[in-house]
Amino acid sequence: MKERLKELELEAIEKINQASELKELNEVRVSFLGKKGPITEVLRGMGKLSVEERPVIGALANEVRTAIAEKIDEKQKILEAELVQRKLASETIDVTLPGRRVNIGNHHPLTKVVEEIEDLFIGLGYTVAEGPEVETDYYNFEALNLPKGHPARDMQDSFYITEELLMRTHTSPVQARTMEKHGGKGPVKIICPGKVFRRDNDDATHSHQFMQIEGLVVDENIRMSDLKGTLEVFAKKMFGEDREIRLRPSFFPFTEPSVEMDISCKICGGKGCNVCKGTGWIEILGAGMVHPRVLEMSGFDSKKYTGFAFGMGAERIAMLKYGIDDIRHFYTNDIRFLKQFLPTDR
Ligand code: FA5
Repeated sequence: MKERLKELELEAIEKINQASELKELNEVRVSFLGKKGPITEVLRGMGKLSVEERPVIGALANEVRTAIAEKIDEKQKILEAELVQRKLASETIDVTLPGRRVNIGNHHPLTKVVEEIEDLFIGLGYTVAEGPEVETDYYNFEALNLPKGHPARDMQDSFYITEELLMRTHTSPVQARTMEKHGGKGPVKIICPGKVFRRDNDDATHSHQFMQIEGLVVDENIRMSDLKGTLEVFAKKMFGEDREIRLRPSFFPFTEPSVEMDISCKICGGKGCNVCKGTGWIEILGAGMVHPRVLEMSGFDSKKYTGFAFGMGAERIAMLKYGIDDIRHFYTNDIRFLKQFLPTDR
């Protein structure tokens, strides 16, 4: 029995040495020291031994059991330490690696231009006003000196919803709505960006839905020179000092006198191309002195108050600013086009 115990010890030590995982080691523990293990069996068979042999074998069996248990504990510590090392190695973070790029959205070029124009006018003391996209015939036309049947209504082909409701064709109705709210008291100084809709045929510079930004100033002693100065400041800030501007006499029923402003074409440098239709100029806005009848209809005394107004096409401005050759790029959502307007730090 002594030999059997010695053999068991050697066998166990070999298995302990071979164990490379905690799980294996635990199996060795169960198989040698468990209730059904060989040492327990030896102890159970002690009854058959002589009285002299019993304490000797009993002591030896305990010794062997303790030796195996100690060896297992030792090995367990080694394996646990190895496991921690392996974990640390596999979870090492290389802080010098470049970060993963997170693709986030970006403002649409048109939104950027509109915000830039808003900021510019806010800096000049204007506030931002809004109005509905589905508008009444009254505010879109009648309050702007365009009674029903007026031939100038043909200048803006409209999408009608009912006889009295339409998709607004310009942002000028916000002029009438804002003046009405002021109850005949100046000053009024607003800009109004928003979507407008016309039954225009889409081409390089026309879209059936586009953005306008309206401006309106009403106060005592507002003159044409104030309008001209404002438009010049706007154009120089937006396009740079070197771009040419021209004002042409024009006609709008709601302003008198009226003008249109053109900017020299950036695409062809003024030589003529399909964007400027060979003229070297692109029309970006209509403007003028608010017609006395419009002031009166919105509750202002036209003997005391005068005002100027302008309405510009945001897409045309963005095209001139960035050298974009077709207005349809703004609405086709081609990612290759939109990506060109990412901030340079991304
Ligand atoms: C008007 O809409 C007037 N309400 C502007 C105005 C306001 C005049 C206040 C006087 C006082 P017009 O139809 O010209 O005007 O349009 C103004 C600008 O919108 C144009 O100069 C052009 O830049 C832009 N625009 C007009 N039609 C289109 C279109 N189909 N697609 C893209 N931009 C357009």
